[in-house]
Amino acid sequence: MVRVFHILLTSLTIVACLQPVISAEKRPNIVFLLADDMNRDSWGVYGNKDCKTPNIDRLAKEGLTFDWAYCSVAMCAPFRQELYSGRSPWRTRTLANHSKSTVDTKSIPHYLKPLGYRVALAGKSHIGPPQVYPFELLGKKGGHSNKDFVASASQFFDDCSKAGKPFCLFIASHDGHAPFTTGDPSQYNKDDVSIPPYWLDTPVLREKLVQYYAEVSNFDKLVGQIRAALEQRSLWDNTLFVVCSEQGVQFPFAKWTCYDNALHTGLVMSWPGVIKEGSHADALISIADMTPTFVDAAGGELKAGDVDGKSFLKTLQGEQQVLHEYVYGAFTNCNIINNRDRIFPIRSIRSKDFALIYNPNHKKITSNVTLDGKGSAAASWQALQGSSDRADRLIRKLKHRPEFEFYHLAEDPYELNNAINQPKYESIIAGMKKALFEKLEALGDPDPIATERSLVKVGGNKGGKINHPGPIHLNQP
Ligand SMILES: [Ca+2]
Repeated sequence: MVRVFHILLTSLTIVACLQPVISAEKRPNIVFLLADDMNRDSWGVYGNKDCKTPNIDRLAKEGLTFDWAYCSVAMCAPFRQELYSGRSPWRTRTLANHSKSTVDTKSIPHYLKPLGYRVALAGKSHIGPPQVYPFELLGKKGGHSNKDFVASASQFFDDCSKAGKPFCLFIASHDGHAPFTTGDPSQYNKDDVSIPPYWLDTPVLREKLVQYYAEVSNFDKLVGQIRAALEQRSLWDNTLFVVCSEQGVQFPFAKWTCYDNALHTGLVMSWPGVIKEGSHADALISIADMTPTFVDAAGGELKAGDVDGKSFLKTLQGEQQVLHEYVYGAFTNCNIINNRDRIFPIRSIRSKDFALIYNPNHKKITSNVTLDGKGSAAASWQALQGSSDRADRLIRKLKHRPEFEFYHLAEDPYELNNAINQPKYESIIAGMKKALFEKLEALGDPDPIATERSLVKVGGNKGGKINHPGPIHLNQP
């Protein structure tokens, strides 16, 4: 009997040791609201004067605004798989649109569930295969309205509260993604909105911009509604609440490129008692950093090689962190509307000061629905051909890109003046080219044209053949 009791006690001790150090009560909930194809500069907090985003702006006033967060690829499937796995799209083989991760990929449900979390996804998925992303899926299929999200999230919050379980919920809205159908466009007057300098002012662009702003404001409304649902249940104070714009809008020089409007992500977070009110994060952040940060915040520990990103928990706690000297970007035309098999890869390297963009197949043209689609804003630009040098330059840029583009972001934030041939930048350009090519070599992508050919061959969905398969770490020197 004594021996049985001893075994039982030993077993209990082992079980107790396996429990996470942070008690269930202390573990924060995580609620992540993800927009779709939304330029960060469509939000008031990032300087937009026309588009109404009062809930996001309020969150920024009370929380932390990220000034330098970047994704690796400005497309839905690669973005989301980088976010949920913490791994680079080169490693998960998700460089192409509509691609799915390799089966050995692990993701945030694998890391948070053993810590006692319920980990759920509501809305848009665009990830796979299911065993790689084993989220609880909330709501009915196709239920992507704000009303649907509030209903399914509220039920989930109630269930978790009742069971005393911490939770991590991603709410992935379609708002921002073309065609623009949600929200109320009548709140905006197309003649009054200002047109940023990287686009040409045409009636078609104005009409579409107003419809797009209606979707942005509809997403902002959801931010307020989900916040209210947490507050009503007294869950707000122990919740890390995140709002993210995803990648650039489906207009020229944003989605499906490596320009700043494509890869620069709008990111605002609140965590009462931890995040300082009205603060700004100065660190260069990659979307792959998100999963390790959430696991860190939940008291978990990742093994070496689990993720390519780094935790920025200390940034949330108000410390200065330097995580990356550079962030890297990629684009492949494979699987893109109006261009499923034209080879036009793009690669980029960015610091906070400079951007270098590499177009290896520069003698060919690039094209997709944002650059020449019937009825698109870009198609309407053709009427301005010959009207000014600026118009001619932007129209040419739709399809023709030089081998290298270099922009000094403080002087030229809209990336309008390619400074690749300016002697004063010679050494900076040489350093960034070296860093980019070393990184591409390490990522198994030394020849982006060959990579893209392999993606086209398999339709992109299977991730194609990368030249040097194997674990790849974004943080390798
Ligand atoms: Ca998207």
